[in-house]
Amino acid sequence: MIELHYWPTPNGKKVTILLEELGMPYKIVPVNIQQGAQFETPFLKMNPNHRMPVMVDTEPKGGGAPISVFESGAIMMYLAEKAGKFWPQDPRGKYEVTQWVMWQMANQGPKLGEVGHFLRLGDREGDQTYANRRFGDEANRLYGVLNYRLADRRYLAGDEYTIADMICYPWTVNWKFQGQNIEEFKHFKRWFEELGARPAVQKGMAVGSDLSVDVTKLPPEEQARIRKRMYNQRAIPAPA
Ligand SMILES: N[C@@H](CCC(=O)N[C@@H](CS)C(=O)NCC(=O)O)C(=O)O
Repeated sequence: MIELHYWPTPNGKKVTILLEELGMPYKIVPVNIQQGAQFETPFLKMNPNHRMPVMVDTEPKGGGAPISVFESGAIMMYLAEKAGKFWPQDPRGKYEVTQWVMWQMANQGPKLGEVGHFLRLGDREGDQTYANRRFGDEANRLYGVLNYRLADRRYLAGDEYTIADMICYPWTVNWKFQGQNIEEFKHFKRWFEELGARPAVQKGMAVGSDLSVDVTKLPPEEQARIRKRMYNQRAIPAPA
């Protein structure tokens, strides 16, 4: 069985999309990141980077002890490899996909994460005009990268739908909030609409929607507590 330590955010939903596409049975273990579950010792043992998602495969190929993997890109590679789907293994096909998985993890996810951070922050920490312009431009550049790539192929890695597409999609559903105009990116828009119409993508995106809380509806003191937990993180002391 696949156990997915999860909270309904774009990095979690990449994995639920893949699991739904594969039809692979899985169990969700909620990690309430707003309440600090990512800092609890059992979770840190799986991921010292205190971020979800984490996947545990209790029945790995070849048997033996469960395998635990953190970082959504690594999780997707693990699952696709296990199922033998959505990640071709010939060198050409494999690296067409792998480079986009790496691109997502190193560029699209972190930069769009910062876009959301500064937009949600507002002016609570002073004027953020420069940060908003810097990350807004980066977001625009990254949508441009997807658009350029998709100008002459159906999917990011070519003719085949792969984990490269699944890993990029959840970060794009908030293009409007991220200050982008989808009409500027017609090839991206075609891909975005095609993926959004896939039943497995819709199911994966909806996983855990009953778990999430609209922070802006909480009392101000609770909002401030959550912000402190999420925004002011420093090194965690290592065990002696
Ligand atoms: N590169 C990591 C990023 C994971 C990540 O940033 N997860 C966020 C939610 S989207 C999280 O767990 N945040 C908890 C926190 O900020 O304390 C991955 O792709 O798995």
